[in-house]
Amino acid sequence: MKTALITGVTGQDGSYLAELLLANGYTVHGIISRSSSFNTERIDPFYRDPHDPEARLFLHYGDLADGTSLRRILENVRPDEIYNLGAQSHVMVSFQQPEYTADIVATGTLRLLESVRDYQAHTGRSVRIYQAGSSEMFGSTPPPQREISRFAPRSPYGVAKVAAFHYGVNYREAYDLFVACGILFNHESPRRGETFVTRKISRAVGRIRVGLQENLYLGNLGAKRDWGYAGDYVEAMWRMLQAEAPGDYVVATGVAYSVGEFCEEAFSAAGLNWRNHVRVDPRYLRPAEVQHLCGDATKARNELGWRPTVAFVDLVRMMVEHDTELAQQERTLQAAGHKVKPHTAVPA
Ligand code: NAP
Ligand code: F7E
Repeated sequence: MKTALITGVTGQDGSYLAELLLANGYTVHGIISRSSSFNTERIDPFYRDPHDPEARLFLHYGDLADGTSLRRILENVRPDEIYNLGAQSHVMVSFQQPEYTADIVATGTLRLLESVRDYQAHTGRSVRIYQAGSSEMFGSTPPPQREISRFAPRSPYGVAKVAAFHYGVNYREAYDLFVACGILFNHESPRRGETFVTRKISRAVGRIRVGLQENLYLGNLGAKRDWGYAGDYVEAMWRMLQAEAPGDYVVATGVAYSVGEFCEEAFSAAGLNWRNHVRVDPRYLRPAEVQHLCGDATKARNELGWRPTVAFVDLVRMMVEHDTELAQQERTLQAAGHKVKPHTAVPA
């Protein structure tokens, strides 16, 4: 049975990937950051107490900013596969915290690669690494974007992901490390963070539908994204590490929609007209925008046998249904006298 280590296990992708690997018989170790509030909500449903003899998911405090913690965890866990998903992953936040974003996304990847390089050298064991690259690396390069398309990032996040990508390729070439770089286009789910645009929209639709909210404030409605389902995309990550040789792969659906079109689909799924509720607020406009991303995943289809299974309309419906239920629960709590958390406090 294989052992995997996941950085970013508490994130959207980390939670789906952990589930997939557990279902495939792996023992899974996840690195979690210390937080003053609980941040394990996404993995709580399938986490088992470590005293349970059936437990196969184990958590370790560590941080991509802290190379010593990475090295210690590596020595203790002795993984066959590492999935480097940890990141400050919000593009707008990366304009506000560019140094931190670079430290975690770019230098954090370097710290991990250096740890693995030394670990392999002194143990003689080989480790396969998945590096979470992003379509944001293509930035202003026009679609369709594929593996050979030019990187032209438009944000500190995109720049840091390009650096991390090149570190991965460099360690593959220089030290023969098995590093596979996924170049994943946007992927969403009911577990998506609530400040990314799709989830911001589906949460608002649910709340407007049950009368908890009136309007939704967004930025650029014209930006186009190639949105897929996160559950499909973690399968592509796993397939990359089962391949004979490491490579770089675009993972995408090949179809793009605008933010406005996402709104139209989401509101109409709830029987609402989006134009009655969506307002533009310039605070959500980015200093530099990526206008149009649409990926060509031919290589992943041909070499990994990967293809997406959830279409745009079904993804939107899945998110709206989930968030309508959540809003109904919030309304019940409010009716019982509990304070429902306002959604205006987050500036992204
Ligand atoms: P996410 O939901 O934002 O999760 C990010 C994870 O990284 C969280 O577990 C977070 O911990 C952790 N993290 C943050 N700072 C860290 C640090 N200093 N050290 C270690 N871990 C840290 O992101 P996601 O959507 O799952 O994406 C997973 C990866 O794929 C990221 O690298 C992202 O940049 C990349 N990516 C995502 C997409 C997409 O559309 N989702 C597309 C392309 C690439 P907390 O939970 O404690 O915050
Ligand atoms: O924005 C526009 C915004 O923040 C999508 C991350 O997972 O995918 C994600 O990055 C678009 C942009 O995702 C709002 O300007 C309009 O054009 O949901 P997003 P992103 O920036 O594409 C890539 C592949 C990653 O790698 C990243 O980690 O929607 N938009 N109004 C808005 N976006 C947000 N967040 N909030 C708005 O109010």
